[in-house]
Amino acid sequence: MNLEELKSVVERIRAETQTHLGQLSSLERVQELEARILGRKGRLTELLSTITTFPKEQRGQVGQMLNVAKNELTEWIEDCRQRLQKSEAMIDRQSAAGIDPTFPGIVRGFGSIHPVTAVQWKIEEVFERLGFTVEAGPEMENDYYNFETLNIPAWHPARDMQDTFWLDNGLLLRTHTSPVQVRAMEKYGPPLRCIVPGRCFRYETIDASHENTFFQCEGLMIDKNISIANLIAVMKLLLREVFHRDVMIRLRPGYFPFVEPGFELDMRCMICGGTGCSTCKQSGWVEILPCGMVHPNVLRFGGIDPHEFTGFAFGLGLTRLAMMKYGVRDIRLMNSGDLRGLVHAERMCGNIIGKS
Ligand code: FA5
Repeated sequence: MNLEELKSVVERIRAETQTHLGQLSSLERVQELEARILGRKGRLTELLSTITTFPKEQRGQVGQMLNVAKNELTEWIEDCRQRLQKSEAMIDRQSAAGIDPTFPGIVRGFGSIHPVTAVQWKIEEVFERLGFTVEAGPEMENDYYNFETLNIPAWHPARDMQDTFWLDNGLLLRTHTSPVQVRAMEKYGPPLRCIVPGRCFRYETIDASHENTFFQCEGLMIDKNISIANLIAVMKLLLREVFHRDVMIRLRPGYFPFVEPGFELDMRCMICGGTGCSTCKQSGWVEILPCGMVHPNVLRFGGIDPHEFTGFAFGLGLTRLAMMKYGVRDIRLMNSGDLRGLVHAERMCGNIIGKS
């Protein structure tokens, strides 16, 4: 064998040893491998005995190459031995403690999107396509934006329509997302298209369809020549996109000081199909989408000339819409932390939907 051939044999031994070490799973096999390579009759040991067959001037180089390879292989084998010793010791400890490491582990479910968030994202997507921006406003609001600018002065009986959590600092927890109407007018001026999904708070008795903390989504469109026809077209589109089909709705006059005319848009209760249940208070209809044409006084508060611009606004009950979409018959589940209320819609229906 010449020097070049020796080099390639050593290289092959290194590569094979590395591959085998990666596959070994017991100390016994490590022992066997060590004997095959470094033992008395091992492959590398035999190569060492061939040094004297090389010309004198090459022996130093041959010896150095074989020693480097020997040290390296010894180190690899030792590392592998220690790794297996550790894992065997661990298995011994586990079986002494009655643990079976081959037993399948506990499968943890993945978290998923809350139904209200899922509906909110869908609505954002629909409105962004229509050129609306998504705005936010403070949950701790002042009287001015929550009431005054919405044409509800302090003496107005309409203040009683929304029972309010007043705070010690004189502010309040916003009772609806409508305060962002005038905030947006001030920020952008006309023309204006925005939606405002967000949390609202009311000091009221809770039941299957009323929470003290719930979500709404305000919508506002202001431009020249905006009419009720635009309002109804957008409302219909919104519901069709959320439910992927036409849903049965009814429009009736509604009173809100900040719109004129105002409407209540109700949808057929999807929990009972309209026959009556606790969610729809036996009426077959759920109040979901109050709306109307923005009152001239509100436009004025926002610095907009009502002779030049008109607009519509709506205050979608987002939590109720999510209930209808996903068949949740009690609003209290939405904030309860009940895992059935936190899993994603399709899975949720099987557990929560039901006759009441
Ligand atoms: C308002 O809050 C108005 N700001 C809506 C509006 C905006 C009208 C713009 C016109 C123009 P209302 O109090 O009806 O209106 O509430 C709106 C929706 O929020 C209701 O239809 C209902 O779906 C939902 N909602 C109201 N109170 C609660 C509650 N306690 N729990 C759950 N959802 C509620």
